[in-house]
Formats: sequence, structure tokens, C-alpha cells
Amino acid sequence: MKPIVQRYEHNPILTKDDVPYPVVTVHNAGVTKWNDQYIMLFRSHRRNGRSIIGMAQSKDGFHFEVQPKPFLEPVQTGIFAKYEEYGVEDCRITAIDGEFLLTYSAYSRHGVRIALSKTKDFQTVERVAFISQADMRNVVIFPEKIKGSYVRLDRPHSEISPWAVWISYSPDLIHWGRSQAVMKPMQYHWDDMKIGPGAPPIRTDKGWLHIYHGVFQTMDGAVYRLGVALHDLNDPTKIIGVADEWILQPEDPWEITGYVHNVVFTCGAVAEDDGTVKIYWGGADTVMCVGTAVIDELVQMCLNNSRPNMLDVRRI
Ligand code: M1P
Repeated sequence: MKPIVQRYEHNPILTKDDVPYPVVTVHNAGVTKWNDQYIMLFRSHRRNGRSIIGMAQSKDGFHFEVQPKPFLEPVQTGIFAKYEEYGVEDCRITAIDGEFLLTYSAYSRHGVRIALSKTKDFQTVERVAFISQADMRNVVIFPEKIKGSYVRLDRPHSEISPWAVWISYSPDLIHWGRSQAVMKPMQYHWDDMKIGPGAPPIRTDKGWLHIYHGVFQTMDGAVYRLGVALHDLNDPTKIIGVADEWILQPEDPWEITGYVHNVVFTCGAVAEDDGTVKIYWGGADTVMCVGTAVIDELVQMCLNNSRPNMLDVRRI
């Protein structure tokens, strides 16, 4: 059977050996298209275990060249220094209003929270604000305002419930509210343990397509896979469907073994004019990979083989 996500035959597309400064991993990259180029903002661990974000560029979305210096590192002064002290991770890129919004996890002794930065040219970066308190990770901003508001999916950490996907709205990108849970893990399913937003949602005529990650705990540790959900175009709090089956799981050796084994984790996907989407994922928190899927097939998985919305089902 044809796989839903066709892996690029020359994966991995980026490794630490492609980076001209010392790092031990290259993974979890946000990716966007700008001026006929693919821009990738990838995470790397330094040899002290803390993360920074590097940048790579490509003409075809498969062959990337890394910039000589890191793109985003923890700053040394001000409020951002206080909360980025332990590193910056897992950047998502949203193109909106002629600029690029960068949301990433900022780690510090105070926990992990989400920072928002902006760029127009991928050369200068403006740090805007922290848009969550601790503990929050995996924030993706929709590429359009909906009914006048910016919209994001996010993933708070909870002690009393498996980690779920929430939605929040903002008039100005700084102040967020009207938050509610929209999607929960499904018990004894491939995403039983926790889920989190992956790539910024993609507009389709059937709804917003969201590629997310789900985690299952095994006797050998957690397994990270990717799945898809479809949100209503005008009211993304409404989930039209969540595909019952995952679309990608760790299978290649560099997805099964690495810094954290058995992980495929996405922060970025690029929709192409031919109806396909390039999905980028980190393999085992160590390398970057890419694969291609047909957008309509992903949408049909949400429409024709949806599982129940777990918000309506009591976990027993
Ligand atoms: O190691 C797998 C992933 O674990 C975390 O993801 P999540 O918070 O969704 O479980 C993050 O540290 C992520 O960067 C990492 O790839």
C-alpha cells in the first residue's frame, strides 16, 4: 500500500555535519517559503545540552544550506534573557500581514513558556513578547485572522489530565484569551499519552488541516507519531474530524535511534500549488527529514475515518 507520507529518498536532509558551528543535533524545524526559497529554522543542541535555532535555505525544499551563524540564541539582557536562559526550541513560522511570526519554546529556571518574535527578512529578528506563562509548549499561529482575531493552537501542561490541544484568540498577538480545549488524546490509541500542535494549520476548502503529534507510552519509552485533524474554517474551535490512524511513525533508522529514540516530530509543513504538502520532521531529535503527502488525502482521512471527539467522551 502506498504510504500516506512519501518519505524523500535521500533523508535525512540535514544533520549536525551540515552545520558550520558546533552542535550535536538538527531537528524540529519550522519551515516556510519566502521569495522562491524555502527557509528552515531548525533546533540544535549545543554540547552543553541547551538548544539554539539555526537557519538553512533551499531552492527546492530538499537540499538545504545552513547559514554560517545561529539565527536565534538566548539573549543576554532584559526580560527575554530571564526566560530564555536555558535555551530556545522548536520554532514555528507563520506568514501573515507581510511578516513572519516566530513562536518558540523559551526555557529557564522558571519553566517553559512561549516567546513571539517577528522577522520580515530572516536577517533581523524583533523579539515581541512572551505570549504564555509557564508551562506551555507547541504554539502554532493560524496564517489568517479569523473574524478579526489572531488564532493559535497551544498545549498547556496539566497534572490532572493528559496534555491536550487548546485554542486561544488575540486582537494584537500579545494578549491571548477565550481559551478552550479542542482536542484530547484518545485512550489506548496511538496518541494515548499526550498530543501537541505540530505545523501551523493549512487552509483547505474543507477546513483547516492541522498536522499534530501524538505520543504513546510503551515499555521501551514513548513513541512519537504524526496525525491530522480538520478544524472548521470559520470557527476553528469546532473539530470536523480527527483521522483515526497516524500518518507517520518512526521507521527509518535515524527516526528509531538518536538523541531521543522513536520520534517523528513536526514544526513545519509547506503546502504546494500542486495540491501536495511537504512535511518536515525531526527524526529521533537528531536529524531533519522531509516527506510529501497529498493534501486532499489527509483531509479525506479526517472526514472518512474520524475517531470520536474525545472532548465529548469520558476517559475511563
Ligand atoms: O523528545 C520528543 C519531543 O519531546 C517534547 O515534545 P512534547 O512536549 O510535545 O512531548 C519536546 O521536547 C520536543 O522538542 C521533542 O522533540
